[in-house]
Amino acid sequence: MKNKLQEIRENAIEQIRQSDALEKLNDVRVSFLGKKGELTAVLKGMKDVAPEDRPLVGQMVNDTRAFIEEAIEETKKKLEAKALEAQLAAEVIDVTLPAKKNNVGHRHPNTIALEEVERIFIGMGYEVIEGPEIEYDLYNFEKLNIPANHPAKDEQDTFYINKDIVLRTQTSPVQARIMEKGKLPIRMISPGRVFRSDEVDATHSPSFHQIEGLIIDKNITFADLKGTLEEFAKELFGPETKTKFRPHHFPFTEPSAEVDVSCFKCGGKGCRFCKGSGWIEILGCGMVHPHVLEMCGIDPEEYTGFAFGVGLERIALLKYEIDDMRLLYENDIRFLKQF
Ligand code: 2NL
Repeated sequence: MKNKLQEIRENAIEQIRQSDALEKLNDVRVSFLGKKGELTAVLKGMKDVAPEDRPLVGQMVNDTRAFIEEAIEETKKKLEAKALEAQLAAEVIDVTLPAKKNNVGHRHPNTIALEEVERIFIGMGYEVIEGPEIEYDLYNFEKLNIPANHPAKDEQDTFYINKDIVLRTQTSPVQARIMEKGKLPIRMISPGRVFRSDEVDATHSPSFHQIEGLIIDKNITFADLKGTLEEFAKELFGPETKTKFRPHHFPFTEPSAEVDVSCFKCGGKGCRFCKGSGWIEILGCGMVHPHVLEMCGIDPEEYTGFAFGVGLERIALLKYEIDDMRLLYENDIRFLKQF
């Protein structure tokens, strides 16, 4: 019996030693210590052992079992450590790989130009006020002194929702509404989307953006208008910028003017950018027509004011030297990221 146990112990040690994987080690455990294992078979044979020898033999079997269990446990720990090491080696992280690119958006050139214009006028004490894109004919045309037979009201130029409601063709209706509220003085700009029934080309779009400005107070003169817009031009295009006011006509202002700035590319000498003239047209303006003031409930004997309108796309195209307006509507990120 003693020899048999010794033999089992040696066999077990040999097989444990040869186990190079956890599954094999488990097979070894089952074949020696399992229900049908070799050592269990020895225990089952105890009935044939003489009663007086049983305690000693029992003790020997238990010792063998403990010995084998300990050997298995020790090897199991070694194999587990090896398996972990192999797993860590296989899953190694390459810290030199380039990181996943975080693609953030970019401000649209219109937005950059708008924020610049807003910054300039806020600095001069103006409020930024927005209003509806769908307007009554009354605010878009009537109160701005654009009569029923005016060509701007033609269906060729204006999108009509019905005979009284239009997609606004300018942002002046926002200002007409503010004048009508009656809180004076007024110092505001109203940026926003406007609509005109135009064919798309490099300089036209049926939907574009305008920034209008309005100031109403006592004793506002054309000198205030000139000074304000000269300062605006200098801030927007640089301190060397000169301005030229050319007489013009708008139904809602009297007198009216168009404003040119000296070409910021050539300084006024004349180049491809200003088409050789040295000047670039940037906005329209004028003293608010007394009739407009009256229709909006303001006494033109007591108050005067000036107003102006500038195309946002026009500013963006000029400032960033973009030669086709359609690029501003495509929203190609490769284009947008350049500004
Ligand atoms: C242009 C011309 C202009 C105005 C807009 C205005 C608004 C009110 C009263 C009087 Cl409420 N005038 N706005 C005045 C002159 C010119 O825009 O060529 N814009 C691109």
